[in-house]
Amino acid sequence: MQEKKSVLEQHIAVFGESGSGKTVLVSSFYGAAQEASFLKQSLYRVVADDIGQGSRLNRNYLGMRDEAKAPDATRFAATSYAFSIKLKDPPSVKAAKARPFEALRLVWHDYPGEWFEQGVSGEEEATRRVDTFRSLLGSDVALLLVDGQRLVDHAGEEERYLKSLFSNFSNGLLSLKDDLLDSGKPLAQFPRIWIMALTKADLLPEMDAFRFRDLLDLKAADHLNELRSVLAGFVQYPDAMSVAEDFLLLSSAKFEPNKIEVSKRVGIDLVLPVAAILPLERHARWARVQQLPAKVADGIITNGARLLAAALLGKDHPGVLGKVLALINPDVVDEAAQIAGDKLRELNQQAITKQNYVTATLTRFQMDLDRGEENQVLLRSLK
Ligand SMILES: Nc1nc2c(ncn2[C@@H]2O[C@H](COP(=O)(O)OP(=O)(O)OP(=O)(O)O)[C@@H](O)[C@H]2O)c(=O)[nH]1
Ligand SMILES: [Mg+2]
Repeated sequence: MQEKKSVLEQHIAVFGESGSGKTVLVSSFYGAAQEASFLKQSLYRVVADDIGQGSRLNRNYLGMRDEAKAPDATRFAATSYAFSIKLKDPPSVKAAKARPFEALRLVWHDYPGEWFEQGVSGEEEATRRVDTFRSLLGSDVALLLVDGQRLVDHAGEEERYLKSLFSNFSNGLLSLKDDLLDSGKPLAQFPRIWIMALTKADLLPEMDAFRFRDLLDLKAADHLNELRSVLAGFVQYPDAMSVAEDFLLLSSAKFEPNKIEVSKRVGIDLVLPVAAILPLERHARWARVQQLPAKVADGIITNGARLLAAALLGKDHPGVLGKVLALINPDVVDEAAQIAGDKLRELNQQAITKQNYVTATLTRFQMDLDRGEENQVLLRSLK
């Protein structure tokens, strides 16, 4: 009997106010991955689980690329998009059999920020809001969008925008707390990595990830601290959390008066690597630096992070997910998270030669993140 291959699922939660660029972002992410040039050189394909949704996203993308038309607003719509990252079949059957998993499933949850801004109208919407929030609790990573256009509009007095943005988030989260926590008991599963992401970065050509961090520190430090303590109130072991310690610049395209240049993207190619690699890197560090008791450390490492760590190292564990996981201890996660530089490139090369596309893809993701940092599009937590 053939054993069932596993599909590894990672979730990412995207929080952004109306108009901050959520729909354009997901359309640009998906559409670009359907271009012939991407398919040719990539070891994986991005496939929408819902075909109709996939064509809508691609249509949004083509509308921008060919007709300079941005997608319609989807105000108040909380949408989840499920994509499968399907690895190409290696030519050799042996290599195909040895794969630890066949696909990485990325579930992308949009949470409309205006639910935080203006409270909700009526009981039904309140329920929908709680349900939506609950659905994204399985995410390891959350992106909190800061709208570049709003920064431009508030040039010189950015604090006015930033403070209202962060306090809306804090207040919105607090208003959900009673509904989300069962008699006040903090959650084990909750996004622990909250990345500050600047959208429409093309409008701020001087900006880099360091300047973005400095801007937030300078103009909204107190409000960010407030947000940190609110988020800490939701989770068990709140020390194992990074809120506003990672910064990412995003631009889904370069928007000009009669032209939208979708090929001029910034940071979009880091979304997958961030979703796949950051959790395992961060979990390993929390366990190591904070000297969490072994059982706790073990408990906060998600299954996804474990499996990814083993796969990144090229440790082949084909078979049933439960059995595989039992073999992967926190040391493996730690080892995977610390691989860098020449060693990483070597591992990547070896994996390509051996047609181990899982390891090749994950080591490539790790290299993408390193390159993102070199280009100052990404700044990872220094802690
Ligand atoms: N310059 C620039 N403009 C962008 C970018 N992304 C989005 N925009 C602009 O922002 C507008 C709103 O983007 P959407 O993606 O529709 O925003 P949203 O967050 O989905 O908004 P709602 O659907 O109302 O929740 C677009 O119509 C574009 O004009 C970007 O990367 N660069
Ligand atoms: Mg939208």
